[in-house]
Amino acid sequence: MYDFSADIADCAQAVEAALDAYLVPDRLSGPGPAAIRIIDAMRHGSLKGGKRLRPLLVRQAAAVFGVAPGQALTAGLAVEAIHCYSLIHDDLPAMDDDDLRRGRPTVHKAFDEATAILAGDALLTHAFALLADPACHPDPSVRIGLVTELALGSGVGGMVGGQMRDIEGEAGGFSGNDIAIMQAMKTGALIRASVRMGALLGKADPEALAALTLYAEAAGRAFQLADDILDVVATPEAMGKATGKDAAMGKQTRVSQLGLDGARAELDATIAEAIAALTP
Ligand code: GRG
Repeated sequence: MYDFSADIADCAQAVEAALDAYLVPDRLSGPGPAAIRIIDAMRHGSLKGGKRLRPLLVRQAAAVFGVAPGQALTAGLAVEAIHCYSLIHDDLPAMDDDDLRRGRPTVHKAFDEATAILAGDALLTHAFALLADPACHPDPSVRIGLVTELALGSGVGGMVGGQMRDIEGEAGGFSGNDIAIMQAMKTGALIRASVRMGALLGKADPEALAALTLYAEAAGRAFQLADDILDVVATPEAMGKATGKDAAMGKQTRVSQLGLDGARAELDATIAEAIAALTP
């Protein structure tokens, strides 16, 4: 029988090993030698932790089209590098000002703010070098598709734009729809890009790509709902980071709008929607 837990563990182990091998001076140097302090900070912000959900989505979506896990790994690493950069920057004093991430000091606490900014910048930059490398996929047109997908998902119309909307929304006046749009961009866009990148690796036809996109959008909403619920009900120890911050900062979420029971009901419905989208 198919063992999903084993697949999750196998993917996380593969991502950890590949990031560990990639984030070294030899692989990152350019016209000059790579700056060791930044590499140390990149490693701190990306190794030993995280569920590696986005690489798993790349890999599982690619598997639908018969792509072997190892052939989806480099694209998964690129998404994970973007994700880790976003967490490093999100934790900075100018953003969420967090001291803990994945149960360890945030990068600006373990190093300093300037190094954390640069480590995030470097993870962002090298994500695209990973995708441009022929090791990612032998077909250049697939690699260009992956670069475009990840750039759009993480850019102004995706994750970065969602973060901007989130910051603007802290001033108040967000409607339910504003929150949905913000969350779809801030969190959902990278999840959507992960699934679509897996489909692109498998040269999915437009119909399959559309079905997987609907799945990914619902899965992204479910992920954010679960995160909002956990922010209220989970302990900092269980989460490896501060909890209850959204409410303390006056942030509006679906939990503050619907209450816990309402958010849980919406989560169940959203998971069902994601599964239904996979029917084709
Ligand atoms: C700073 C450009 C910039 C963007 C930040 C994604 C994001 C935008 C900020 C992260 C803050 C946050 C709590 C977002 C909600 C989504 C979320 C729960 C992210 C954490 O993702 P997980 O649970 O983390 O996959 P792990 O640690 O497992 O990798």
